[in-house]
Amino acid sequence: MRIDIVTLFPNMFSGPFDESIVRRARDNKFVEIVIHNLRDYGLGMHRVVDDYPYGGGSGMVLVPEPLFSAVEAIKGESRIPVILLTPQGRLFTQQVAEELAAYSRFILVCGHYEGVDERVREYLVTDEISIGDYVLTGGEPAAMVVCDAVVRLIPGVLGSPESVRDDSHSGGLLEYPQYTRPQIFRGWEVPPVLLSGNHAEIARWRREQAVLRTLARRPDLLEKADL
Ligand code: 6GU
Repeated sequence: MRIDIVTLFPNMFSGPFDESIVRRARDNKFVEIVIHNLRDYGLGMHRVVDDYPYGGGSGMVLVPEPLFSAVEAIKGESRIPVILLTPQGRLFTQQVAEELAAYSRFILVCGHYEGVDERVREYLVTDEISIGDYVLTGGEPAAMVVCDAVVRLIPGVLGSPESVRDDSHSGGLLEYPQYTRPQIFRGWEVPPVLLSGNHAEIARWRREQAVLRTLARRPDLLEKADL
């Protein structure tokens, strides 16, 4: 898989993509993540990327030309998804992550300031994604969230296929409680069923815990879950 990211702040991405599982996925060539500086496509000597909104109002708006130039240079003749990160987009969920994980290539465009010229939405991007109902200063943290959630779904990136299958949200439920050693910590014991060696009983208990936990914390998810 290849993910291209268009941003005004390329340095924000060093760190999150250079550690842990995403790092290993890049090192092992499961994914190539290429960061493009929108400023390189800015207009004129000053590499202008933003301007005042027509009609007045506060803040600046990203002008269309640099965004069109950047995305067109990246995609060439290929027809690949071009996704704008914006609080106005459709909500990012595990299902959307699975959808993106099926593509061999896509482009993430980080929105900024008060927004982007509407013609970018209409004629350049093919999709718009938001990571939640709150406002970030820019699309960069959202792009990192999307990349992380998608990269871990690429077959081979995680140790075992079970770790993806058992994730919170993968079956529409939150994950069951996990325990590891010691068997008794400060007097608090691991549920005996997990030590029983009875795999059918353990599976039943975990399923029940997942349902109870989802009911307590996220009853909205239960309505959509396939039980
Ligand atoms: Cl994708 N961008 C911004 N600026 N704020 C957000 C967001 C994206 N998703 C949630 N809030």
